[in-house]
Amino acid sequence: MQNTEVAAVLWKIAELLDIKGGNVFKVNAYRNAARAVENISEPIEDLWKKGELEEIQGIGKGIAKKIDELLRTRKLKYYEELKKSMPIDIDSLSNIEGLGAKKIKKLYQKLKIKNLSDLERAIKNHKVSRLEGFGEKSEQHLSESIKFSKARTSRMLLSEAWYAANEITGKLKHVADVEVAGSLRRKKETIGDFDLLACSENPQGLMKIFTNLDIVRDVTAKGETKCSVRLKNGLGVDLRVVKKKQFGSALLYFTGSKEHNIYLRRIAISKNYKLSEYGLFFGGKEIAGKTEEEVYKVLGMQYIEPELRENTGEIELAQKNKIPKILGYDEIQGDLQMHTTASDGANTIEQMKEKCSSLKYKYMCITDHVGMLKIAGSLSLNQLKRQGEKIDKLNKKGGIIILKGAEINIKANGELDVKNNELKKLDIVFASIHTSFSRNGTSRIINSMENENVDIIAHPTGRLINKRKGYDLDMDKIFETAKITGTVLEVNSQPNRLDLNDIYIKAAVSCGCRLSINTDAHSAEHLNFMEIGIATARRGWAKKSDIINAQPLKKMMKMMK
Ligand code: DGT
Ligand code: CA
Ligand code: CA
Ligand code: ZN
Repeated sequence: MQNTEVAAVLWKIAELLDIKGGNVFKVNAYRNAARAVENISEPIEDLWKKGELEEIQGIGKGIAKKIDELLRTRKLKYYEELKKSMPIDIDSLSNIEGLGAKKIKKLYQKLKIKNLSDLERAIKNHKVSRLEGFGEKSEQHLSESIKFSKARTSRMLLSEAWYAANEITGKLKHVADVEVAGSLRRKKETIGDFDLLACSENPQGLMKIFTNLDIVRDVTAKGETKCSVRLKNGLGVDLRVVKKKQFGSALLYFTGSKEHNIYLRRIAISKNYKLSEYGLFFGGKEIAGKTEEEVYKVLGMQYIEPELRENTGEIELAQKNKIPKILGYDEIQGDLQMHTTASDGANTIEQMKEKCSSLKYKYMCITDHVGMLKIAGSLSLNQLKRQGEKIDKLNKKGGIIILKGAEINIKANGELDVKNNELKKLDIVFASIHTSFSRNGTSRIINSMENENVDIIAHPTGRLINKRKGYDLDMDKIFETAKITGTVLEVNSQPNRLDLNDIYIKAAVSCGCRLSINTDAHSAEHLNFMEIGIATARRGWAKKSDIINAQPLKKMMKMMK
């Protein structure tokens, strides 16, 4: 265990004792011990192995014994029992900046706040600001701290980082050439921090504008040509300013991935070149660097799209000029999964149609939940019929073609929640698991794929990024059955789903499976998530020919069962 981990346990014991109204000396003894552990420069494990715990100033015999137990068993009975004796979730509450024992105690005694969601609710209802010793300002500060701590504990979703980045680049574009780099340019599903590259003759001026942007929370580092800030949403941003003639090599370097860079550098060395963020050199002379294309070319390979730069074989293929053309951002012709007010969506069919038209789609498919099980406001068969009539009417009016679909729940026993003779009437049937997640996922999905009425499996693995691992599935078997039965697998573009993910997309494509990228929109606004799904498909090496809804309507329908 790290010193900081041990110290954290001692801190929390002190807090808990304090909240409980324990003996002041004891509380202070734990606080002092925590501070002492934080401050020693040697690893506490080493001191413990030498039997020197008690020699640390501030640690007495009693606490030394507790630390010994903690390091030996990775657990501390006393701490566990103390936690059990209190209904307060000290682990998450004490993570919030600005919340010490005193305040946690008051929140618990006056408002019965036991955990983060209690606290969030109370803040929303402005109950905290009315407490003595809190006030409006500290309520707002707590609200920000909560958001911040959430962002810190998990990598940010691609969508959230992407939108924040757009806001920043939008505001800097007219003062300098700016380009997104790092994992955000590679469109990874989660983003650690956002790397931004700019080209300017006046780095200081540009950095001043950047650090003064509205969405910046604070500046964490500042130098001659680079600086780092933290945004109000918790995302860290590194800005680097470079010269025009180095822009390509700098962009290449800061886009990564690190593994991709390392391999490129090895290739450069094998040709007696030197590659860095400052350029590609031969005998001290610059031979490329202004653009990425130029650097790849001089290194003797095809240009590699950022989404592919993960060192998973792309460099070898590029050297042979064999990287396939991956799906473009403007090649999707329709969105096949969306919900309306009829089930759990926020907008009507008309509103969805309007938005799809503005996205220049040729077709779209309405897929409200249908079935007995009342998940997410499912439609009855009667309601589905009436929806069909409404779609017919809208289609007569012209414009983009609306297909009739439905999302059907796969029950725990593997059966579908709607009878086959009803499914037959629909243009596209999606099947997906929404209940009994842990039960026989593979056989339930395979069962559905073997049904000739099921066209697409929606969000096949059921994972939620940073939240839920997904069903326990035999993916090889699923890809194989998808291929044999001609069932299409979805790339669900909801930002917290991205399901299939990039790795599974790559596997599915190489198995010869067909895919469909859909937003699963629950509002017209959600239809914009398509680009996140496309990005993920590109990371999975998907080509236009792999994606059914990148085809014209007739061809698309033929690609399904
Ligand atoms: P992230 O932020 O964790 O989502 O992932 P990245 O890929 O954005 O990583 P980051 O922000 O640490 O660095 C940005 C890029 O800078 C990275 O993709 C490649 C480059 N880079 C960073 N450190 C190194 C390094 O030690 N060696 C090499 N060759 N490149 C590096
Ligand atoms: Ca980064
Ligand atoms: Ca970075
Ligand atoms: Zn669903």
